[in-house]
Amino acid sequence: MKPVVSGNMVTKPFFVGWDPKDAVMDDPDNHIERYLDKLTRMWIDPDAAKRHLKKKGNPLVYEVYEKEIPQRDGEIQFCSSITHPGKIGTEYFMTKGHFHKRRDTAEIYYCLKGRGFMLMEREDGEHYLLEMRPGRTVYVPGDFAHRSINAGDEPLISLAVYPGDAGHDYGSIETSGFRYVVVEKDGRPEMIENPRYGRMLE
Ligand code: S6P
Ligand code: ZN
Repeated sequence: MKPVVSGNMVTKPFFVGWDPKDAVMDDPDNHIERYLDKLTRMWIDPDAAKRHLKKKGNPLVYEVYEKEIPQRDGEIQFCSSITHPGKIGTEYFMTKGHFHKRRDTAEIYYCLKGRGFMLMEREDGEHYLLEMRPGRTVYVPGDFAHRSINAGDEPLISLAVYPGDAGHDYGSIETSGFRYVVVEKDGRPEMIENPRYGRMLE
C-alpha cells in the first residue's frame, strides 16, 4: 500500500507497523542518523571522542525513524528514537538534546527496549534524571531540554510522541550544554556536574 503521508500534508488516516522484535517503526518517511564525527563537542572530553574516531572508527551514536507529519498545531509527531550503546571516555552515548522551539510543548517517551536515562533541564537549572526501561513512559514537561542516555549494552529504543508544532531548538544546548552529565563510575552510572558547562564549543 502506498504511504498515505505525502509531502507535508497528511491526506488520510494511516497506520504504521511496529516490529515487535526490534521495537522500531516500519516504513518511516525519514531516517536521521547521528555519527560521532559530527558530535565531537558534546562530550565532557572531546579529545576522547577524537581518540575514539582515530582508533575505533566512526560509530552511529543514535538514530531516529519518523513519519512526516505537518508541523502545525493539532497534529501529533511520533518517532522511534534509538540511542546505541557505547561510551566516550566514561560518558555514555546520548542524543544531542534540545528544547522544543515552542517551549511550552511536552513530550512522552515510551521505552520499548534497553536501559538508560532521560535527562531533563529547565533554563532556571531545575533538572531531573529519570530511569528509562521497557514498559516505562517518561513525561517531559514543556520548557525542559531533554536528552536520552544509554547506560546499557543494547540499543535504548523509545517511541517519542510530541505536539505537531513543537519544533526543535538545539542552539543553547550546543553552546552551553546541560549542567549535568551521566558517566560510568565504578561500573555504575552517576550524574556529575558538567565541567564544560557554558563552553561546549571551545
Ligand atoms: C523530538 C524527540 C526525539 C529526538 C530524538 C533525537 O522532539 O525529542 O525524537 O529528536 O531522540 O534527539 P535530538 O536531541 O538529536 O533531537
Ligand atoms: Zn523533543
